[in-house]
Amino acid sequence: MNTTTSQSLFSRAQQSIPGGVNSPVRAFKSVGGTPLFITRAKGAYMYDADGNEYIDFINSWGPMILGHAHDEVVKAIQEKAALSTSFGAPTELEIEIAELIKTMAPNVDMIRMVNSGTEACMSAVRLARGYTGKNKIIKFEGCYHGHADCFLVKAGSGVATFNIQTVPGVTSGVANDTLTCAYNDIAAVEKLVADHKNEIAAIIIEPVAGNMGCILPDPGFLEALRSICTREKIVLIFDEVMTGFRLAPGGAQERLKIDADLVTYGKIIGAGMPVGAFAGKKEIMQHIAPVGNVYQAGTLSGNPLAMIAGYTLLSFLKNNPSVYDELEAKGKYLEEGLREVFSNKGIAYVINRLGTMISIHFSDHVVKDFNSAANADIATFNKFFHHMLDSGVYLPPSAFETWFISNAISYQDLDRTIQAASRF
Ligand code: HOZ
Repeated sequence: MNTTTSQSLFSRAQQSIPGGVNSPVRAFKSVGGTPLFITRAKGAYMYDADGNEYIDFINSWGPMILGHAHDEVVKAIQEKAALSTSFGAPTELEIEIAELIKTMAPNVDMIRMVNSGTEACMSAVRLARGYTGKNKIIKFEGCYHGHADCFLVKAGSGVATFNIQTVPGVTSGVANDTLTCAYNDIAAVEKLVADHKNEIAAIIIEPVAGNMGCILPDPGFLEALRSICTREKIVLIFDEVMTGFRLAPGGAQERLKIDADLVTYGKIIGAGMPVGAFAGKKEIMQHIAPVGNVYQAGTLSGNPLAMIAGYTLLSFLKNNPSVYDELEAKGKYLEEGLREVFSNKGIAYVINRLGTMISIHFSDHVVKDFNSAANADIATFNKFFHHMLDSGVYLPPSAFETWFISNAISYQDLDRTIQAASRF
């Protein structure tokens, strides 16, 4: 595959952009090789600067659930852009998308739009602290909630990919207020809660983790977290940046039947435009300014282009619930195909999947937390990544990320993906 244009763009990018990229995982640093520079994408396919075509399993890290450049979304953005790209003043569309989300997501009385998943999680934690009057939070090793200081402790995604133990610039004061324990270890959560009685404002979790590969909650784990939070008056925050509107119209809350107190969303709320949101019960949300004193603001929050893109996508999902059955069937088909391939090869592997979040760890042990993910054979994953890329299949360039399936991916695309894996 000829990637000479991407190679020369990468050399040029490194002169002006740290590492040549605006987000670290994209640099291919852990898998090796040169990141591909993308020019366009449509449906299931992404095209690089050399004109190569790839079946896309990143899908902008989740939001492209219907595939790229969905006709209705593109048209809606084009029409809205002609009316100006930003006002910094309220619009009726912001009410409409808030009302729409309330009909889809459980436990959402009120929602505040922000500009990214990072902002959403950062604001939700501030709100939980303001609401409870407590300072500490619990997060899980390998979970990633964006790059706000308080989350860069034993974080997943790029922090795990590049094996960064301590992030310079995060003060010890901030880091000390973030307590961590292993995903799926409810005894460790009980111990932290007991050791820090009445100090914990919130427990934040990816209800299905996607930043250490895909990791599923053990049966009963989220239920146990829910009851600890209720018992100890701790705010349970579900980070649904990846799972929201993907695992079900109501995200992981609906799919796994667990109620969160606050929930955060990301780019899917803007169909891939720069958006995030935090939401929850009125009792908590009304502590946000200007009703309460927990301050949070942003000129671009509720941006009209992002709102119309998200409104169009979410309306489509709400009006076409069969999409979720189709997505589920495709996820299952891919999983079964890959299982057959790797079982026949005798390569030790673990596939974790829920719906359209799926990943492979090359491992002979169960992968259920960060340690078991990190102990998998990362070198084999890196080789597999390049083998698939050379075969025209674009997987996330890290073993510590989940793959996302879009409904634009056809069974023929899935067969091509499975056949490519069989040649590994
Ligand atoms: N942290 C993102 C994946 N979990 C990667 C974002 C990006 O590079 O676009």
